[in-house]
Amino acid sequence: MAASHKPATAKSTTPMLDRILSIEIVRVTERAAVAAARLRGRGNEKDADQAAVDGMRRELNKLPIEGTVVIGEGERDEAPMLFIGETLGNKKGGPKVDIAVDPLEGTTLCAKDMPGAIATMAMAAGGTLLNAPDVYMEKIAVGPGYPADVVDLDAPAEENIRALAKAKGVRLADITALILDRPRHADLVAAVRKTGAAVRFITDGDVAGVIHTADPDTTGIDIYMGIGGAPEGVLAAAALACIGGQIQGRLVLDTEEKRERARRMGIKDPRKKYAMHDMVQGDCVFSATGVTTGSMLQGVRFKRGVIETETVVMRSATGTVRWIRAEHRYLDKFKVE
Ligand code: VTB
Repeated sequence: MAASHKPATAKSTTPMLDRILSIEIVRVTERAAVAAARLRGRGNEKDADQAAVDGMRRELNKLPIEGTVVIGEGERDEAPMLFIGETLGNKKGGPKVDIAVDPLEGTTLCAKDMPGAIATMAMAAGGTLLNAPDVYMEKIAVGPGYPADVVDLDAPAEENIRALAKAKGVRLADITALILDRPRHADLVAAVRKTGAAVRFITDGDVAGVIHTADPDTTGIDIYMGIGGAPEGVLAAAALACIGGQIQGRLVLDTEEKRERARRMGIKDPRKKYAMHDMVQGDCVFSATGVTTGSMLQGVRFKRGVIETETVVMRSATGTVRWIRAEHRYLDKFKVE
């Protein structure tokens, strides 16, 4: 798997902090996942999300950092917790860390107890993660092993599929694109199918969707295309920065109100095409814990006296990917309050 192996720069956390955070981050997503999983299948997206937010925030506040949420639950006026700009961690004057969270990615999947809900987040040195409003993002992503810019967000879908098939050395019919099942993607889906390639739909969960492109031999997914959430785009970029691959994104700022929100976050060019390293400018750590069982992660299992979780945690400095199956026995910590 590709890794950047870059030395620490002014914009890096120290290598030791980075190593510590790459384990601590697991506790954060585990805690959020267990809290949300207690509300699986209850038909209540809001409560499940709130539980994940509370759990994530509590664990984040134990970390020896001065963290700032750059991708969060929303902007300050609409999200009481984990809002963009909220500071977290227990060390004032400690290392400055950017935090991107999606405490419950796939709230509907969780509320309906359907496959693929995860708790996910990324951390990086302060000022290195894209600070984006909660709007849509056009995205395109492929896994590692292709020439740079093999696909391009601005090229027609047909061209991208052809370029990818050629680079992979397979027939067009052997390519599968993953796309969110939304009416807005009707033209995109038709264009992909016209080439002879296949489309696999997901109802939600495009962070995991993008990650699927990194291992096409297992997932069967070669490319992710379409419009999803911008926060999910930045989180997916963090994951690909660790495991290799390419992603491009552009914020959908189609109203003056959205452009103004973006401006307030420092976005000068509303049409900017972001490459992976524009969204994640240095080293990062990424973690995701399964809430409901999906094709990437096992969901939380509540057993007698034990709660089991499965987490994937990645670190871009080394490209290490760890799969952590945990058995939690100190159940008081996870009790419902
Ligand atoms: C995606 C997906 C999320 O939102 O980003 C999607 O990854 C985009 O928004 O899990 P729409 O649902 O409005 O199309 C989610 O489905 C969840 O909010």
